Amino acid sequence: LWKLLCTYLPCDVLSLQKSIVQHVEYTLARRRYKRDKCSFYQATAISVRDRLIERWTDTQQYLSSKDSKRVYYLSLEYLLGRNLQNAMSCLALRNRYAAALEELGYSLEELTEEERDPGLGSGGLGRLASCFLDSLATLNFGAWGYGLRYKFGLFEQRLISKAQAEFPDFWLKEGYPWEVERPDVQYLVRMYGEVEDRVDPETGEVKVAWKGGEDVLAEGFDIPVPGFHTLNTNNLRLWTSKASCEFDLGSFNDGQYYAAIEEKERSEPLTSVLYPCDNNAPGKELRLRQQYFFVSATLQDILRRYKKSPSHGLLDLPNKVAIQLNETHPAIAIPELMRLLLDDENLCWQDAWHIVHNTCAYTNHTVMPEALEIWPLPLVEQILPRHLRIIYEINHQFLSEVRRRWPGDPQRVARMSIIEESEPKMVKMAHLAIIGCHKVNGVAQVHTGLLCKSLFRDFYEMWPEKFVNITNGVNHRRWMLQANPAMSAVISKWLGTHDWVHDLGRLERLKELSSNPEFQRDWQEMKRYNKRKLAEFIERTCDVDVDADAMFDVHVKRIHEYKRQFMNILGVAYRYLRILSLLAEEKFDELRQVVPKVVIFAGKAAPNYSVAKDVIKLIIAIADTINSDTRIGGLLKVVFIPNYNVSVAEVIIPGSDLSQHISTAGFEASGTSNMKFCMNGSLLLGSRDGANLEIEQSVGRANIFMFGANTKEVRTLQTTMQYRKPQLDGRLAHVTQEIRSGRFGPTSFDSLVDSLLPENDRYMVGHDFGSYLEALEVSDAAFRKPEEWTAKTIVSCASMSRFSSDRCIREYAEKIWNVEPHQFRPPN
Ligand code: 26Q
Repeated sequence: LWKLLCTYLPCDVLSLQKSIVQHVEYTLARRRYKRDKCSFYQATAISVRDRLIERWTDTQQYLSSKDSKRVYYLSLEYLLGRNLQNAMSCLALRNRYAAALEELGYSLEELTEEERDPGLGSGGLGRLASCFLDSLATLNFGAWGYGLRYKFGLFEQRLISKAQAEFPDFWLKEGYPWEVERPDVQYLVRMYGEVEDRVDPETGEVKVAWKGGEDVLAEGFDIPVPGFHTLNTNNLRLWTSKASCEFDLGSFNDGQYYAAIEEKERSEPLTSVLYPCDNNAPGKELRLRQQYFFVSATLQDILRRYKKSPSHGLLDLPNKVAIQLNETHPAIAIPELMRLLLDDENLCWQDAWHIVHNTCAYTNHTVMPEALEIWPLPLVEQILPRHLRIIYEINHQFLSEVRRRWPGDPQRVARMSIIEESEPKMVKMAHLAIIGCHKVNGVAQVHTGLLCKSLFRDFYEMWPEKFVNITNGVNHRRWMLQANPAMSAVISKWLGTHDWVHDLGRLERLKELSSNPEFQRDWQEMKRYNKRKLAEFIERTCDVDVDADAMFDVHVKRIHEYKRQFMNILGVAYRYLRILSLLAEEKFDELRQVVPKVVIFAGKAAPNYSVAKDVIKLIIAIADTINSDTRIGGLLKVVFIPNYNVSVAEVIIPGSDLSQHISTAGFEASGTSNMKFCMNGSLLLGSRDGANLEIEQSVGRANIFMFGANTKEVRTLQTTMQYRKPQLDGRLAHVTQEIRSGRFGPTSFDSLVDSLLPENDRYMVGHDFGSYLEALEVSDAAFRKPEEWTAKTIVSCASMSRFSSDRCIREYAEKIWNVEPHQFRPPN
């Protein structure tokens, strides 16, 4: 009987239709005759989820039976994007579901649009985590992601009165059909309270007890993570905070019933909201509590699963478990795992340290000082008194080692300490993570170089073997196959196979075809089609009519000074003024040479980051002036697309010709959208920063437009600028003068413009502006030759195999986790 019951659900078109209609009626309890897109989306999603769940439970069962090593990816952020089409493709059921829905009167495309994007992250780091989950599943690794289930994701951005306005993103409003609540997976997480030293009367050993404080309850929600065309289905477990009153009913007995419940209710908001920062680390108490809550629940869960197997001794943990810390956000895992091993498992310090150190690894994503997490020591002491004791002990042992290796070098000792002797004292989470982990990795060559040469230099000198580079990668199945079906079809047609979907290296063969006129025609038609779709999207979201034959020049990412959207918009203003002067001087030959362009911006500014919000205002002001100036005809349009997120990116990236990645050298750790744009036949205009440099190596100098100072020059300039004030580029001076004079509306943007003064120009806009304009000119000249341009975009796309997250995950598996993929087959 069990054999009969354990077969997988049927997947013929009729069975899929039945399952969808049944979910409308029985799961959602809605009338199946009522035509309602939202219900049909949800029912379809649940029908797909049913088919994932079978593989998911089988995978977990298989992994336990094989006792193979597991990877746990700990991240405070995930930007999953929509799941419906991804899950269907993974199951190889996309066409059948599309056919099933067609007959029910819905197109898959329209139902896709019903899905809300869970914005549980703020930018690149969260999206990277999601790409990693997909590759881990596809490559048959047994890996779980852990994160927080924020009630409100990253805010929704609307443009009101020509500025950013933030609205709460209550993404769970209609329910999230991909998750499964696990009321049986609950842990208590303690915060605050006191520590007490207790001497064991028998052994005389001093034990530390953590008493009092408040308990918060963590409950797990699971989201299945399917691999592409494999049965392997992993799990993403997200924690939500709950009142812990169910756990200690005893305290209600003294008549304090309501007071007790009220107090317990305070725990609910812990996972309410995601901090909307990227590359910035505000020292907020709630954030530290979120981090600890996340880490403690996760580690309790990992240990519980590990200990279920009777053969597992704790000392063996590093051979069975790899824990990857995504940035220092979960770095409190180091003392927390120590605490669990010392206080709950009664291990000695040496054994506990051996386990922690060999299990955990840390990925750094930034060198910007303001993004490095440091917490006021008094705050740590208040919330996590036991952990502070452990941190002191870790630091004490570590500094003794430093003193042994470098006797008579107290400055080095002070520099490397976890505790900064400031007022108040601060706890440096990066130091804690480096000391507590067996590997530390940067996310692009130049970035890792900077970690070793400057930011973590002392640590690199001490443990050179600890530092590795693993250049980021992106999931090409989402960013090519799913986001750009038109291009995928052209590629598969010309290669005669779909095998590139599994192995991006297969794209190399396209290079030979890059000048083939028929292939070029297909490629150009595909690009035109994607640009028309983007043009329609722009019309809908910005109410601006743009010409799909113009060059689409795109700059989309979080708004930040170091990413230099400001430099881009100054360049746009320059282009506009130049067109006007050509018109005024009646230079018609030169005017004919001007490449018609649509400049597209999108991205969110942190709500309290006023400079970034001013940049958005300036972009909108300049866009309004240019778009309403009928003199320049269609030569230039500028749009700011609101509410940039994963699904908006999936429309913008395939429709772009040129994309800008123009951070000041040394500031963008890697960048990942640069890879996505290249994969979609868009050429990069890039600074000498992050992964741009490695992309340049792969695609070749002729197929990318690079400009500006490199990291070394930036460093030298930053020290010499204080003494030598260079002249502002004449073109830049002209543009800023026009902005101040009110050419682009009544606001004069004084503080933005003043930031260009050499003494204020931390991000080298003034220095790089000239070479930036030259790079733009080179790209214009290239665009004027369509065959050459097309060949460049083909070669650039065909050179992307290194930038697949599949390659990246294989490197983590080999260099850091020491895990092998498994070969899971269905039970028969
Ligand atoms: C820290 C403390 C308190 C509140 C918020 C934060 C916080 C949150 C998010 C700090 C930083 C982040 C996000 C950083 C991020 O997205 N970094 C990007 O990571 C990408 C993936 O490696 C890189 O490609 C980008 O270069 C890097 O900027």
